[in-house]
Amino acid sequence: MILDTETFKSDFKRKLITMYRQSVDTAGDTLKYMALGSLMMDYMSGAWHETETRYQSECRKRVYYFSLEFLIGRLMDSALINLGIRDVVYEGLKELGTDLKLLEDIEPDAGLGNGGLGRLAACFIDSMASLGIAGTGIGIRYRFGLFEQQIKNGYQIESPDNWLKIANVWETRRDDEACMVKFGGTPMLHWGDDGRLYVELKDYEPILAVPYDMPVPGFRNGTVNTLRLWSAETDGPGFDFAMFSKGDHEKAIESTNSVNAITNVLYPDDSTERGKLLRLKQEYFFTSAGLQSILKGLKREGFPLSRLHERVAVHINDTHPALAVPELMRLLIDEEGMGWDSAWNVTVNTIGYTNHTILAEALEKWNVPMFKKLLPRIYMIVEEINRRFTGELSRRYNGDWGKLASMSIIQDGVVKMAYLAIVGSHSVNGVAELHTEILKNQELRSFNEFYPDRFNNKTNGISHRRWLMQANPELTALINESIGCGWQKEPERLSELGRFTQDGAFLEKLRAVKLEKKRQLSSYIHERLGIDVDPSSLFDIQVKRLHMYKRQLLNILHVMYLYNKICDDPKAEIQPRTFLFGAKAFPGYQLAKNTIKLICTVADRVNTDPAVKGRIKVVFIPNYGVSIAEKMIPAGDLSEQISTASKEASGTGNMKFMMNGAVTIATMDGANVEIHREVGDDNIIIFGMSSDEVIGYQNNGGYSACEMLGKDARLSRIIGQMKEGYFAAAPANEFELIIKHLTDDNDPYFTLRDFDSYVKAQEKVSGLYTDKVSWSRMSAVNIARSGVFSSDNTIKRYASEIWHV
Ligand code: 26V
Repeated sequence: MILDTETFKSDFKRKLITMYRQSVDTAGDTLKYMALGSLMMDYMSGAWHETETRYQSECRKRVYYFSLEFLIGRLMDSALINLGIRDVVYEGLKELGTDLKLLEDIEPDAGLGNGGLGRLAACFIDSMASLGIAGTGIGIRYRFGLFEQQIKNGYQIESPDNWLKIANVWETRRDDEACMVKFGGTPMLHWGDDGRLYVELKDYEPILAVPYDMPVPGFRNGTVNTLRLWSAETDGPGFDFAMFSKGDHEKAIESTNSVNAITNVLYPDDSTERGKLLRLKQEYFFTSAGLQSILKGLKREGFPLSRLHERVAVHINDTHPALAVPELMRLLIDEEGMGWDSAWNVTVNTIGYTNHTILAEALEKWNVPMFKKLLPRIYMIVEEINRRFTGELSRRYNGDWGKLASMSIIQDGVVKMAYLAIVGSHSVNGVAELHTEILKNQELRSFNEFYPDRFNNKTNGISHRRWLMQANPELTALINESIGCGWQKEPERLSELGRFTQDGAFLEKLRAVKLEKKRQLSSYIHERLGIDVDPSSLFDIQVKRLHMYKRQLLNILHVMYLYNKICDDPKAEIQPRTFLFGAKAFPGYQLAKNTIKLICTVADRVNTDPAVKGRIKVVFIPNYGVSIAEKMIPAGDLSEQISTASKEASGTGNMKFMMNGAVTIATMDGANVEIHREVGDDNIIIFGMSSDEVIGYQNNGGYSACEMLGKDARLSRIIGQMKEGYFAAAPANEFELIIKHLTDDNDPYFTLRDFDSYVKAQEKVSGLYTDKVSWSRMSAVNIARSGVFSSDNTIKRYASEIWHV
């Protein structure tokens, strides 16, 4: 986009007047932020409209990425960068006496996701727009996103994330595109005069689905795609008017609340029946609304739905939108009059599915009675899909009942959503090579045997625009100065940095950039938490959701070990380190919350003990999310990717750190395996059990955590200290849950088992870090090799191999 400072300034001043009747001198920062956002929307509107018109006139095949989560974070900076007007706007505002950074900080962080899966969806829509692919994101406009986390006395306190407290400048409500989603009711079957069976749902509960569209600008390519988020509303007054008139106001309003509840909050706690029901409602709600609007668009164009798969690819991000399979069947059969076989052909060829985890507790299963009651017609269709599928199995395996029973979509009173997704898609992919192999050879082996061409790998990626250009303008400038700007459009060209890895002057500048990012993070920590950290110490960072398989526990056990070492030998030579953590724990996940408490307890002791003399510091940064990640990741020297091998499907934080020049300490898990292959043995520190060993132990036993404890004095000492309340501030039984997990439960994630190997790997890190030049060389190699992990690369593969666009 072409824009000069003067034009911008006059546009901005006019905007403040038309929106708020204020001048630059009278308006506060919030109004200025809103006006700037609205102006950006004006700037994008032409290209947004033009993009849609162009897709239509070119009859382009469209990709719809269905995801229950889009962790998009703030949008102002990325819109400014993608439109190429960041500098002009910065200068213009400066001349008007306003700091762009201050305005950007007013934008709420849209946290409509839990972690990696949701952030991946956000990086993917960014890449689709930047590659000019006609891709639309379909999701839910949650009234409240992922909870906000505060830490009080070491405990996680959750509060609602009211991200819409100031109006969302980026969205446009599309009342014209609203549609109806039907819950409950009774399916009535009757034969029509044409000899066909018709199904009509009677006495259902109608819920109005209203879409809100947000722009997704591509990187300087004139493309603006759409993220469409659906909101649930009542049709009409939304409450029982008769009841209201009779004076029973509260009861009348209650029904409105239950409708709004559908899109009220991200991932309700699904440990209760009510939570589960709400979750299933959310999943059907947005899947149905999304599919209805796709079909409506095609019908408007007069495109024959029997060829839907030629014009549309529907991608389902995990099983959350897996009801797309029976819902598309329902729409094609019940509403469009198609026969089963052609509807099935269209459905399977339209839908692709990505699996994001092998953890059994995360695989979705719905109780049949609940499913049937909420979605009676959809349940009938799932039964029919299963009847036909098990029929095929029976023919192929000569009536082998064991096979049938183990692969059936409906099993032991539950509907297995992963199986439904596999049967109803033409492509099933894992998110890293190792993960895909485990799916094919272990978890989903029989499905891979039955559908050998269906399974494939698509290693995850990250948007280098957000995670490098936006989060780290200092490093971006250094890269531009060294190899030019070509890498911005072709991230693989970061490899051109390879020729600087022996260049002393370049490495020195790289160290200066890292130090600057560490200083910036240190001031943030000082301002927010009142803790002083030393930017020249090694910044060792682990940021991700808190889960036992991710093993934040292993990290903090290592810190406790170092602390003991210092206490035993106050003069011990220890490479100064700052251990930084950021993690939210699922509100009902006590063991994870207990781990946060342990980290904070150790932090208190270590940070206040004068004997430590500042050699080690531990900081838990609260409320980790996209915006805080943008501050922390560029400051990392060491990236902690230490999950139990086989458990982390891919990881994407690993790629973000690598791209910002951190060196990784890792197990051979998820995409770490591919990072290792890219950078080679000398530029990553690998430790711990392999996934084969882990799986072997899981299948055949043979591991005894207590034996391990008995053998390792360092560990038994630490466990003893935890028991006796040594780390102060906490009562003696505070860490009971963790101790039980490690001993009575036999350390299911092999934390104790990998401890020794981890300590040795950390000693290697400390040794390497003392040589600043060779460390920065490793850092440079990591940046240079990170281009393959751009989500542009990933999306190109989805486009050619799955979506055929
Ligand atoms: C969800 C839950 C929810 C209930 C408690 C246990 C539990 C455990 C794991 C999960 C993860 C669900 C799927 C998911 O978010 N997977 C993540 O997807 C990322 C993007 O592909 C990937 O990088 C991460 O490795 C993977 O964990």
